Amino acid sequence: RRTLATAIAGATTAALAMTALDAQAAQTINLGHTLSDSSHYSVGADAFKETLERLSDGEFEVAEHPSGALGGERAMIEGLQIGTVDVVITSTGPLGNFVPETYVLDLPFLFEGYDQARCVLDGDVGQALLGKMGNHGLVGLAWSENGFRHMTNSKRPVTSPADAEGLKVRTMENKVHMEAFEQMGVHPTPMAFPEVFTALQQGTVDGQENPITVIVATKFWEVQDHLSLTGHVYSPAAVLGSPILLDGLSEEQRGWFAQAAQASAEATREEVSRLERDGVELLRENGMTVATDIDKVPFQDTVMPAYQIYTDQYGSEMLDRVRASD
Ligand code: EAX
Repeated sequence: RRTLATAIAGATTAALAMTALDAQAAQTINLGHTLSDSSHYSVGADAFKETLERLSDGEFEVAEHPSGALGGERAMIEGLQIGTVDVVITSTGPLGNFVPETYVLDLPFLFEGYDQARCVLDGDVGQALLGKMGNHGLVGLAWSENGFRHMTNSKRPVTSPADAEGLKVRTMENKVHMEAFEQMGVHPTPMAFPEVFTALQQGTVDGQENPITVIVATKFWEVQDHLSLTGHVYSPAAVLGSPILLDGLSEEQRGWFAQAAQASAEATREEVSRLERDGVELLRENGMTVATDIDKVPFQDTVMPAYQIYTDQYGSEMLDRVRASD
């Protein structure tokens, strides 16, 4: 026969057990990226969070760490490999150091426009590249987007390769990009993104190159006067997961992550498109001079040797596949 005291004790234990279950129920997923919380990556992070939390019915909870709070892109990718970070939205900048197959995407003037780039990434080539990530301690969840990259600097308007010659320009930690800039006579200075604003401010480098999206999100107008719409390379972004986390999940749970990454990529691409329409005007309003009418042919010609250097080292299979797929 249960006494009142044991009934109360039992109820309390049950309540405590429930609380413990609730506490266990939400597993925090740490998602990192280098850009501000007003950026296109942040729009993607919000979509990832909303989708994963909804599909998992609160089993997972996403904590966004913007602005390089978890380190630069190279450091975050290492974090995925060792399991200290769960999900990262990153450019392909440092990715080739881990997954050399992705270098093909970093070749200058490879894609002519957004439709073509998105189509290749959404097709067989993009899927194959996501699959390759599994061989290098990463899970490729989806191709998202950063945008076509343009040059900015604090010295002079750049409308031809000759204008760019001699400038010290921060590049990503990517040897295909560095090679292309060397061909242009620019001095490439590789650097992690979280250090770039200060380097520009202190004059350690004269310029940098990034899409409109990043120039807007980082308020580079505060430290750069000249923007040239060179569109010299398309910059994809990858939504990557940690195998340490994902390998331990059920197939259903992994499916939620894939869907969340897809939703994230879609939301980000929409925001990129919006900023492609409205961003340049915003940069002008904030004092940047913008060279819009750029003849790309001389730029293309100067960086062409980068293709030979790439195929000498990595062969032409991936490049042929990209070219055949549009
Ligand atoms: O991914 O490092 C860069 O310039 C990237 O474009 C930026 O971190 C966003």
